[in-house]
Amino acid sequence: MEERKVRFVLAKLGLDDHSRPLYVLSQGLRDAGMEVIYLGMFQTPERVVKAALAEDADAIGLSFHTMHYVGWVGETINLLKENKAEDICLFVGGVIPAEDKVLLEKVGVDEVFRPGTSMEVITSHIKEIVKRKRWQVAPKQ
Ligand code: B12
Repeated sequence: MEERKVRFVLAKLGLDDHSRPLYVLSQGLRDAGMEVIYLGMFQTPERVVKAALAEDADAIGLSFHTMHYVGWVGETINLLKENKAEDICLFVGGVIPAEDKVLLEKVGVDEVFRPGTSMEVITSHIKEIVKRKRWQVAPKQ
């Protein structure tokens, strides 16, 4: 049977102009069999959450290479809660210090991927978390 595809909304918020990581990720996620709904740069939390709901996405991925991620991620989490869409997984990556990875994962981000993480680790963790949290598939023993 063909494996169900993860539907993944990918975006950057605010004025962060680092487009290259988005291109690399978009290709890597597609190569791993996911459907990428590519919103690109200069997005807002409202637009991202609206797109995820409209597209019945399994996950949102936000990439940050500027300093303002804590507020942006907080707003995104609040909007997911307001829309009763907390089962949509939320992933964050980019230039995030180790202590903020811990903080963001504490407030509701499913996983933060820092520079140097291989695409294999990123895609396998995303698939595992989506299966468990969104599709509620129990892990194989
Ligand atoms: C290339 C680059 C640029 C290019 C961007 C070209 C482009 N079109 O993208 C240019 C020259 C334009 C640029 C500009 C600037 N840059 Co710059 N740039 C970089 C650089 C060297 C590489 C970034 C990159 O492409 N990495 C390749 C990608 C594939 O790797 P990655 O980002 O590490 O992502 C990995 C993981 O984090 C993860 N990941 C990332 N995002 C996501 C998202 C999800 C959902 C998931 C699952 C995973 C994930 O996956 C990747 C694979 O492991 C970094 C330094 C560095 N070595 O990281 C600085 C850096 C990001 N830039 C920096 C800065 C300060 C700037 C400028 C402000 C400089 C200036 N004063 O003008 C401007 C910003 C302009 C703006 N408005 O945004 C700082 C940011 C510091 C910070 N966070 O506070 C860095 C860290 C350099 C530094 N050491 O100071 N930059």
